[in-house]
Amino acid sequence: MELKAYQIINSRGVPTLEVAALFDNTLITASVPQGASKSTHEIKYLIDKNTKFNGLSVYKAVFELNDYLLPMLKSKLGKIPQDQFDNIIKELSPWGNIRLVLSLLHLKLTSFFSGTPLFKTIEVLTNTKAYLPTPMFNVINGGAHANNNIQIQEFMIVPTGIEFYPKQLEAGVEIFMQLKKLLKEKKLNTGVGDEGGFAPKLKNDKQALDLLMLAIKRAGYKPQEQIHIALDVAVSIYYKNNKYHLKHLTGTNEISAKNLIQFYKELADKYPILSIEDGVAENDWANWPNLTTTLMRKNILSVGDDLISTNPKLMTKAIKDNAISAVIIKPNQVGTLTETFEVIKMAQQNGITCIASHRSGETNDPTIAHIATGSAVSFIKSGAPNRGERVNKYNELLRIHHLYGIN
Ligand code: 2PG
Ligand code: MG
Repeated sequence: MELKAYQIINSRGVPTLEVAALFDNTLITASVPQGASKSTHEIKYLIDKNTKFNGLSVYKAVFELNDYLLPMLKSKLGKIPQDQFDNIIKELSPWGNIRLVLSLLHLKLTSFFSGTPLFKTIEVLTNTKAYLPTPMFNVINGGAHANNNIQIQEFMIVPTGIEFYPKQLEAGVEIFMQLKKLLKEKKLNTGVGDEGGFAPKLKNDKQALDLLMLAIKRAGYKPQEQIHIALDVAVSIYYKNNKYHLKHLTGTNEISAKNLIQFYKELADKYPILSIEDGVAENDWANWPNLTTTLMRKNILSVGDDLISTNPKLMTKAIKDNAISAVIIKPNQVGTLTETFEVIKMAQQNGITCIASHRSGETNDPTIAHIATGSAVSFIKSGAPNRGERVNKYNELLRIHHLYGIN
């Protein structure tokens, strides 16, 4: 086995890390994604910050891996339990991109050496029963993911009332196609944002919801009964001086958390909303329990992404405070797969719904589809059914379904 680290570029054209294990007839690679709307609680990446690639190259990390970490870890990679391996890399490096690329490679090699598919290896590790997650298709992009005036970052359609994964994917694709037709009809831009969803300029955020409702109906699906809408409001960037600056969404220049929560309540009376992600800011912890209780009364999931950052310590605090009813799972927010699985387990034991997630800057590594399946999480979000790095995850779920009979 030959090991090598090198720099590749992600879906935004930004440098990132990949490592490869090369055998006579097989190549196994692992690479790391990167977010745009990052929380302050996320583990930091080692980035060069010099003149190359606008300061974003990762050559120092490549050097550390090739000259020091990979030779030192070679005999352990894929050969010892995941938690032992992850503890070792936590001792060796403080950096998130280095930890995750090693943790992922270890998992993939464990699966390769044991001759078991990746999701099965995870199923054993997490002691669960694998099943396919329900996809959340992000079909309209705003906020930090698009250069338009929409403030909500992600408008997702979720085929909650459709049973079979291939049929769920079909619904996502058909609604996405209808949405494109509708935008063309209205002379709105059909260019896409970072996650492959459309990114038109609109009158206000509510217009996006109306377009979505129409696209769902025109595609022949029943809102509420078959399709729900999930929103990632990602409001941390709009929170200043204890107020939320969400004019395009709410119609008022600034709004208090209390009134914003009331606003969501009213929105839920008009649209079939399944979940609201990051409905208040990551550093507005005091308002999370109120947000969550209010949404739960309306049967809506209150999803913590930036707030929890897949961190076991923050998850413990959220459980204690009843701060969330669902949680986003992003391995690169915390660094290792062991910590990621720990957060999933804590959620599952406390009745909190898990949503596995890609990042807006992605590679073609499909591991998140295996993590979602193998650790039995309820949902996965991987952007629109559009753009290679997004559909690669949705297609990987199809492969798991067709080749291994997982439903
Ligand atoms: C989010 C993610 C992924 P980013 O906020 O949930 O959709 O975006 O990767 O930019 O943080
Ligand atoms: Mg989010």
